[in-house]
Amino acid sequence: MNREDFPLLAEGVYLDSGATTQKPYQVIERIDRFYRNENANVHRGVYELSAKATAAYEDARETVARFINGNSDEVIFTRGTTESINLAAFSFAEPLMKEGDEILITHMEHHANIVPWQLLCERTGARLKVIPVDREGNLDRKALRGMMTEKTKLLSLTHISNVLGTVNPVKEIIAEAHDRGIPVLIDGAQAVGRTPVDVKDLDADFYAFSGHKMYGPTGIGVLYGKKKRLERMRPYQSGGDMILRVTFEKTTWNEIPHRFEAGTPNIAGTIGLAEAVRYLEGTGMKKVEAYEEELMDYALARLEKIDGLEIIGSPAKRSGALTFTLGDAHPHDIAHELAMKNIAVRAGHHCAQPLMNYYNVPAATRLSLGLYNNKQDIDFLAEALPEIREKFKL
Ligand code: C6P
Repeated sequence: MNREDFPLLAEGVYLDSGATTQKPYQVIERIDRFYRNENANVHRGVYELSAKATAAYEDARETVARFINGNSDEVIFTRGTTESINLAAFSFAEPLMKEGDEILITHMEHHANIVPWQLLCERTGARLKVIPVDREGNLDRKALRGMMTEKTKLLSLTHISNVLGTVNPVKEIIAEAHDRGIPVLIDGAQAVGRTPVDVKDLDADFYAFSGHKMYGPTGIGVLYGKKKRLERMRPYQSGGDMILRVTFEKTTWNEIPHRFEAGTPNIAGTIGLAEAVRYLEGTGMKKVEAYEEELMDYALARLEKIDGLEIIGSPAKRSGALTFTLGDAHPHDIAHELAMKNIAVRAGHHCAQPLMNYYNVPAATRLSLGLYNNKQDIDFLAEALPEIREKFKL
């Protein structure tokens, strides 16, 4: 699908889109055009260039908002999912927390959705509770229901696991949490760009994602937050652009979402992200989802047949990622051998150490898909793996 739009794919087989996706030339050229023709700071100058840059920046917000079906004043630009979750932890969650309160996360979270909450617990005396995952890699929904109590102040969970590929039924889970008055943050790093995301339909209070995992540039991401939540939140960082008026005695804050965007933003990144959104809209998210689903089924069927290969988890619904071990071969050796054959995969703990510990594997190899992959990419991988297994047989 649209493979020729991605210049770097000519270099080899790229199966590491869970880490970051390759960029289509439309995004690359849009960023180039911004620096050639529109570059100026935003929200500051009255001259034409600045007006152009400001219009492009704010248009990007509307484009992103439309893509996830949010309102533009509910879209905060950040550096990525990690910063989005930190913003929510400091500005939304911290003022709510008191000693003994609880934050729920799951056993399949990326470190970005663990550590900010741990630090928040240290600062406030709140406690982090972890919803178990079964061996297949599905969330234990019954345990989750039992763990949501009057002490729970927030539930934060991933939409799609970057290791297991588990697609969590987040809409149902959000509804259950809301029935108990618990707000929910969704880590959508692996979901946006892979599956259609409608924040209104999900009824998510917060939804965090990264531009670079959805064919946009690095260094730009989004925290979507419901207006009623954002309006009550204090700023995250402070400085220029997030203020209305500053005196040495007192500062008043800007409107949402600008209140949460201190300093000169990543203007080119934002504009590049909007171009990535247009690219995805042009292709159609339903089509992307169906295509990747078919490819994942193919990858599963091919890899399952390889002797000595063990796939971690078999979730009810899987998308994007497939992580495995292969006999006695060390995952870094596997990734290195594959790299020698021009096949890019990720090896290691995938920034999800608690999950890896649960499966008793300190490291594993992961293939992750993008819309540009095809069956031939999977074939190359599937043909290389038995050779590697033989080479590293102990
Ligand atoms: N996962 C991976 O190879 P940032 O780095 O802020 O753009 O995204 C962090 C993040 C948060 N949640 C999930 C579920 C993620 O997968 C990631 C990033 C990459 O799996 C890099 S560690």
